[in-house]
Amino acid sequence: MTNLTATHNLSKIVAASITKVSTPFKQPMLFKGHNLCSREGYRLKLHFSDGTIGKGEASPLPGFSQESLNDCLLQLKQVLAPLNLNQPIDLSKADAPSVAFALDCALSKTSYEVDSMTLPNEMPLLIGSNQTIVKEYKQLGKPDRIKLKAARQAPSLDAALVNQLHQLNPALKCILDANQAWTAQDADEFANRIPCKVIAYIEEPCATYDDTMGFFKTTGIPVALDETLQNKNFKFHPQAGIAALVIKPSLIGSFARCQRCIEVAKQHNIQTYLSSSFESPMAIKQLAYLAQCWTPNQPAGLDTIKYLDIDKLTLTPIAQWPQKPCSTDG
Ligand code: OSB
Ligand code: MG
Repeated sequence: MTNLTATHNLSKIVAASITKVSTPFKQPMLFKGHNLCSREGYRLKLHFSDGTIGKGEASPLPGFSQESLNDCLLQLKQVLAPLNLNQPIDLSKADAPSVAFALDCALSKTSYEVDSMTLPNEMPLLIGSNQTIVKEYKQLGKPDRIKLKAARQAPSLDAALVNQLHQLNPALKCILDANQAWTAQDADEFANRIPCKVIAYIEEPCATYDDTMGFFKTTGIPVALDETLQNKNFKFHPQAGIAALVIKPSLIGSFARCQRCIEVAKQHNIQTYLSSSFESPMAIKQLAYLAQCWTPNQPAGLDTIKYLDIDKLTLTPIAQWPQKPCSTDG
C-alpha cells in the first residue's frame, strides 16, 4: 500500500485560503431524512514555500456526518490561524472527519488531476423508483455488478426489483445498501423473496450490529460495514459473514484512520472499497487517486458524481491567510 500518511513539514505552509463550494443536485436527494437540493462544502488550498499547492475538501454530509458545515469552517479557521503569525499550523484542532480528510489531502498534495472522463465506473449506483432503475440498468447495458439502495420502500418491492433485474441478467450480482433501515423482520422478508445468490452482499442491513450479524446467520447473505465504521468507538472484530468494509474518507477522517481500517481488513481477507460521500468533482478525483493507491484491485464507489449538476458548481471565497487588511470575504 502506498503510504500517504501525513508526515508533513508543517512549517512549510506559507499561505492558505478557504472557498465555499456549492453544487446543485440534478434532483433533490434524500439522506436519512434530510432532503437536499445542493451539496455544500469548503475547499482548502495550501501554498507551500517551494511554490507547490495542495487542495482538500471538507463536505460534511447531513444525516451521516456529526459535524455541521459551520463546525467545519470554525475548525479550518482555528487550524489555519497560526499562519497569521507565521507559525506552524496545529492539526490537533481538526477532529471532524471531513476536516481531517480535507487537511490530509491538502497536506499530502493528493492528486486531483485524474481525468474526470476516465473516472472508473466500476460500481454503478442506481437510485430511484423501480421503474427508473430498470430503465437505467438496461441503458447501462445490463452490467454484472451494480449497487442499489434498499429499504426505501417495502421489502417486497425491493425484492421485486432485484428479481426483475435478475431476470434481465442471470449473472447479476447486486450490492445492496439498506443504510441500517431494516428491522430484522424486514431483512428476513426481503431475503425470503429473492434467490440469495443474486446478492453479493448487503451494506448495513439492520439498525443494530447484532441484527446485521443475525441476518447473515439466518440467511447466509454476507454483509458489509459502512456506518458502523464511522463510529469512533467501534472496534472492528472480524466475523464470519462480513464480506467488505466500506471506507468513506469524508466520514471516517484522517488518512491514518482510513489506512488502519484497510490494513485490518487485509489481514483478515475482507474486501475494502473506497467510496464517496457525494463530494464535488475535485474531491471525487482525489478519492479515485487514493483508491488506486490504497485498494488497487477493488472497485471504488464514485458514481455519486452523476447526481450532481457540476456545470452549476459555484465557488465563493471565504477567507485567506495571512489575512490581508482588506480581505475578499464572500
Ligand atoms: O450509503 O453507502 C452509502 C454516499 C454517501 C452516503 C452514504 C452512502 C453513499 C454511497 C456512495 O452509496 C456510493 C457507493 O458507495 O457506491
Ligand atoms: Mg453504505
